[in-house]
Amino acid sequence: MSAQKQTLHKTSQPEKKNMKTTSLIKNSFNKKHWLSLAIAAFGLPLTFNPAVASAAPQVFEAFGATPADIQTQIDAFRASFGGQNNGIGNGGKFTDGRREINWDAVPDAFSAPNLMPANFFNSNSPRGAVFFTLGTGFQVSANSSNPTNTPVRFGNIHPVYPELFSTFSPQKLFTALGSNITETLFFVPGMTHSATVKGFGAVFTDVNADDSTMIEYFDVNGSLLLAQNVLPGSTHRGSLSFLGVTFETPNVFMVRITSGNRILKTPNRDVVVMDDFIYGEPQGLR
Ligand SMILES: [Ca+2]
Repeated sequence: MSAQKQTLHKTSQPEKKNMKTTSLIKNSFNKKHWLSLAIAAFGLPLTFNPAVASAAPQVFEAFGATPADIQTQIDAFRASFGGQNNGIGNGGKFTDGRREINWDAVPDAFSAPNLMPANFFNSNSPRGAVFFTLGTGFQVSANSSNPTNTPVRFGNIHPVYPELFSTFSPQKLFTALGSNITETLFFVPGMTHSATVKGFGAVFTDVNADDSTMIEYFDVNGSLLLAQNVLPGSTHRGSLSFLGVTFETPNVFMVRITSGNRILKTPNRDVVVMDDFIYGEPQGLR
């Protein structure tokens, strides 16, 4: 347990910390434009009840050189949902608990060098998450043993990447291709019924800068609930970082992840990929 930073606090602090970031986002993005990327692709009706004012969210964050360094905060984040890991399928059956995606059982046919379908985790393995990107698609990294002898940890994209990236859950990692943006929309697992979640967290590897990687949380009206930077790792290569935020009520309609400040192509600073996604049980919108 080295340079671990464990924090669990109310949002008065993170809000202050991210005031600059939030302001930059508002100034530099046409929020409606990119929000419509995910919304338009699914033809989602935006006629839901207006979200109620949110109470202070809880922020769980940690970084370190090994999985043990972020384990405590990840377990605390899991516990914040109550219940259990609701696994695969059974959409609409749970009011508490969480879903998890560790990418590790994604078959070779949908792993590097192949693409992973954006709806894999609501179709092939229904857990209520569908991904969107401004890039060319999504990829899960290869296992050490695979039919095409593809290198692990995105060594198929650049030979140095297996040294830059490490895993929280061996062996597979996840990235968008041609973009550092991944949006996630939630559904009642296995169904086309839109849903919201109480919180969302992700593991990142090789975050080097304190402002290269962030998660933004949006409600059903497209309003930004919180933008939070991911803490950089403690080592130059192979570090792990975790950020998870739990809200008082399940009003997170979409999360937008910025993973690093470069697309995954060359070893430039600051390339970042993702491991485990953990989020509250998707609750169908009424
Ligand atoms: Ca994994």
